[in-house]
Amino acid sequence: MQKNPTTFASIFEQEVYEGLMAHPKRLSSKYFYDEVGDKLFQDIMAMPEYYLTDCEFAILESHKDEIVDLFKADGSAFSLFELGAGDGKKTKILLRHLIKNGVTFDYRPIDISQNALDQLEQSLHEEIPEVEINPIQGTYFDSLRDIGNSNGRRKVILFLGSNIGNLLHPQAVEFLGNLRSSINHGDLIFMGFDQKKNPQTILDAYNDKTGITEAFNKNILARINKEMGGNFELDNFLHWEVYDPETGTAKSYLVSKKAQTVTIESLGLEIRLREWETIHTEISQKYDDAIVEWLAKQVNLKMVTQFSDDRQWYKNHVFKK
Ligand code: AVI
Repeated sequence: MQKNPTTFASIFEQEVYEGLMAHPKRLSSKYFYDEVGDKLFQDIMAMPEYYLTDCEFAILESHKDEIVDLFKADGSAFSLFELGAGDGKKTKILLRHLIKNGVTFDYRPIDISQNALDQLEQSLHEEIPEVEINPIQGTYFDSLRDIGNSNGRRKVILFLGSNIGNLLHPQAVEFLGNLRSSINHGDLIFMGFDQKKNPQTILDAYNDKTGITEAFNKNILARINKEMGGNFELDNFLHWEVYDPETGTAKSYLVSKKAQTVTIESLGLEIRLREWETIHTEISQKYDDAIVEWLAKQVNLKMVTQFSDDRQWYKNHVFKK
């Protein structure tokens, strides 16, 4: 029997239902992240193939003086929001440097995962106790409301890790447009963009031989099993990555190795998958200056400056209203 769509217990349930009923099938990568997924993503960031983290780390480390000067602006107190803060490892470079320079700010990390926020709060208390932290649990979209409704302080918004790349261009434009509406003149947006590069380097980053990315991709099936009474056999799916060097879009799939039927109890759903049928799970967009300029123009954001690593594999752009 099929589910009455008005009775979903959560947006997660609704999106799983809609995605698995669609042709072709899809599931959203925002649901990779639970306690297991957070840990897997931390393992990904530590992999030698996943160059993004090291590049951004190097940018923040080598340009921290200029970045802190930018954030400090006229010296007035500000709130430092971070969308999708995760473990905050890279952000701690900036937090330490802000504290060292006597800058007045509070840190407002936003993450979908309460577990990630709890760990971040604890590690900050231990490592940089001077930082005033006000965590906010929610999606990027919820967070815009929090940013818009915040006190009268100046705002600096961090969106690191090329997290914007997990949105398709139309979604990214919508998101950036909303982000623009939730800030004031004088506020800054500091955003990471992974760059187009040798396609093999990109494929390797999303298809490590140790299988960490595979486990990360499959964690969405594991979550459906755990949280919705699903019976996906994870070994019956192949992790598959493709990269289009023309558009700069990397896409992740789960490919059904055989014809199979899966049931998801709490959705009252029985899904048939054909042999080699795909479930699209994630996009990781890669950028060049032209794409970033196009995005900024679409939403009328002004480009302030940019920072890059030695190989130009990754860039942090700064925008203002
Ligand atoms: C969080 N996000 C920017 C990562 C990315 O690169 O798209 C997630 C990820 N997926 C596979 N590896 C890492």
